[in-house]
Amino acid sequence: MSFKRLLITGFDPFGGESVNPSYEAVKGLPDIIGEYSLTKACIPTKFGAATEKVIELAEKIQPHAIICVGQAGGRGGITPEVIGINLRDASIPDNGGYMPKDEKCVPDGQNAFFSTLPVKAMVNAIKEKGIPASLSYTAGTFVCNNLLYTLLHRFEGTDIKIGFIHVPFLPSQAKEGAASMPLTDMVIGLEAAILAL
Ligand code: PCA
Repeated sequence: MSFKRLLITGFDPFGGESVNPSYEAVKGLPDIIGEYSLTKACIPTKFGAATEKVIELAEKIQPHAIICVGQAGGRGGITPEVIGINLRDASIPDNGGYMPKDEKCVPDGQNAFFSTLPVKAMVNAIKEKGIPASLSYTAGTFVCNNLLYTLLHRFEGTDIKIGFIHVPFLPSQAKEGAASMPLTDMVIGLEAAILAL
């Protein structure tokens, strides 16, 4: 049986955290999910380098789908992103010390691209597992949105399904009373989302 190829990435820790749940969850996924064989990678929380690394891997692997996963501290559920916008506007420096303000991700690019993942089916599949999930209409204006927009721009017109999923803080990261999600639920949720691809 030949599998389709899925490139799935998580980020390294940023913003003073010592862990990033996105890569922990990606690491915990099985190597085969449904009709997809997974290639997992940890990418740097740096504007330029994150995108370069994913594009380099995609050129090598020739994936049928690319899902990038990132941490969205404060959110309570798993949130597939609907849209990437052509804006970089950071409120903290990335892991390379770069903090762009009011810049475009791609100088002559259009304003926005929609994710080409089946985002609604993914949300439903995650919720069916009893795990909180909802669509998100903003991936922010930091490294995650930049990556989502730039990948959609770079691979526009191809058949590659591309998108981004944010996950909450782990319980160990969340301050008293703040939203978080156990790692096992993130893994089950991402697996359900991939089965909906
Ligand atoms: N989350 C950040 C960048 C890396 C990550 O995991 C973001 O939402 O932009």
